[in-house]
Amino acid sequence: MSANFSTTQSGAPVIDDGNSSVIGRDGAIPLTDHYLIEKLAQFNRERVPERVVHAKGGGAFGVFETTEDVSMYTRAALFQQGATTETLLRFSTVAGEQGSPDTWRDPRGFALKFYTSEGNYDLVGNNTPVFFIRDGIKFPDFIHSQKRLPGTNLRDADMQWDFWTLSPESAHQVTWLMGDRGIPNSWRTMNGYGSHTFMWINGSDEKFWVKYHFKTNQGHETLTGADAELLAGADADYHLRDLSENIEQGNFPSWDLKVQIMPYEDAKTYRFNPFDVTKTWSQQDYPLIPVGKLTLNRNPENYFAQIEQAAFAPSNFVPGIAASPDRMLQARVFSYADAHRYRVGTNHAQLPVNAPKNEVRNYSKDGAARYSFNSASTPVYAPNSMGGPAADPAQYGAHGGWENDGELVYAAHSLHAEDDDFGQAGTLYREVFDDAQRERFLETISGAVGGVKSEEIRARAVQYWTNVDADLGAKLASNLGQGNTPATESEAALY
Ligand code: HDE
Repeated sequence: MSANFSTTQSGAPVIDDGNSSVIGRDGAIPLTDHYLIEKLAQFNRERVPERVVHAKGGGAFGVFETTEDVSMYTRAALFQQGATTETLLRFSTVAGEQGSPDTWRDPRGFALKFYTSEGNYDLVGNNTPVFFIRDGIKFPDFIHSQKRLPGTNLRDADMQWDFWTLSPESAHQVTWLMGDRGIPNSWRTMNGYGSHTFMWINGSDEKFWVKYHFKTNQGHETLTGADAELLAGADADYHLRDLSENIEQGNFPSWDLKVQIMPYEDAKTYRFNPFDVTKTWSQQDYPLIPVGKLTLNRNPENYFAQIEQAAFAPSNFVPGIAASPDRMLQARVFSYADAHRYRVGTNHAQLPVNAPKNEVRNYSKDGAARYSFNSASTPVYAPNSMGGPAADPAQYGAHGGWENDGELVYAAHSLHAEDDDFGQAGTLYREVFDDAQRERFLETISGAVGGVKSEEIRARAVQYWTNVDADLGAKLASNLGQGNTPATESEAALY
């Protein structure tokens, strides 16, 4: 008698794992063969909808240690000196479906869940400090243009470049994407960023604006387009395998968290709109301040349960941390929990990987796959005179917030003194890239734009890169075998 005998989902011993029950060896299968039915029905329901973006990824658990004193900026318990907080970090590509190659040129997701003593804090960033657009209303369109044509279901350079060249705010991120950092050698050898501007609030209710930078301690390593293409064929899971094997071997990757802090009042007059996620803050203006260290030291035991079902939400704030006027961040505050309710379920936050370490106390009840629940003596409504939980504003302290004034309008973020769509992209190309990187960059965009069939979109793409840097645009034009044909009048009006 083996103690390790198989059972049905309801725990009853299974009679036979390898044969259906039949009436006579060649007879019919009776409906009573419920284990056959259970196995096939369970198999049909193994998939949950993949993430509509960032579908391909991997992650690991770890710990964050706050090594510095930043209490003058935030009261958040996890960022008090000496605090250690369990974390989960998921990396991902953006446009590729599950099963797509890890080494495609793409930003990488850097989604971090801190299981803090005050509830979970999710910082759902990327490996890039900026983004393609600055208003969430364009996000579905942007993603549609980067994925697949409705007819053939093929990816399409014309679609990509049509969107990008008609959305000049994308230039900074596209410059970043087409450069070396568009293809990291591994998830361990790239930085992570919160990208948005957030708010920190200290124990005296003073407010600051903050940007997060996770600097890799493994050194920055990237792949050339050629190497990445080879790897895409040889091993679609190249980054996933690298992370898992390194942690397995005890080679724990780590990142140093540093932040840029902007005094609350500075935001009004800073030379760039500090809430525009297509822009960075100069580190001369706001230097990096060390906070602590993030280390990944434990692989998931079950990929589906702990990574596929992991639910990261920018709406998961904790005391001392809040949103900002960045409207992309505000749109994300709605979208992620909505995505989780759809993709994982109403009670996704009760799954062990998503559940907070501290006690949940509220009046939420029922809903599919309800797992934890209040005691029968806890009322199901508030206010109540039965001693049920009640909000205590003192627990949270100052909740953030900023002056909102003016009539309701449909308009872009306000433009500050040096705000334009191409300036920071040009600075990245001219001052951050070295000669070799500029050379590879020109080769990459020549190949990418060279794949565009439409002459009109190609011309707009030459104008787009000319707006980033005139010399770059001229080189691109000659590489595309064109003269320096300036955009036609109607197109020029687009910039
Ligand atoms: Fe996302 N994004 N996003 N995104 N995003 C999702 O959430 C969305 C944006 C990012 O490993 C989705 O669970 C909107 C910026 C990461 O599970 C979805 C907008 C940044 C991940 C969603 C943005 C990100 C996602 C897809 C424009 C970097 C993977 C399924 C306002 C700062 C997280 C899901 C993980 C995933 C919405 C733009 C990063 C659809 C509406 C900017 C790392 O909810």
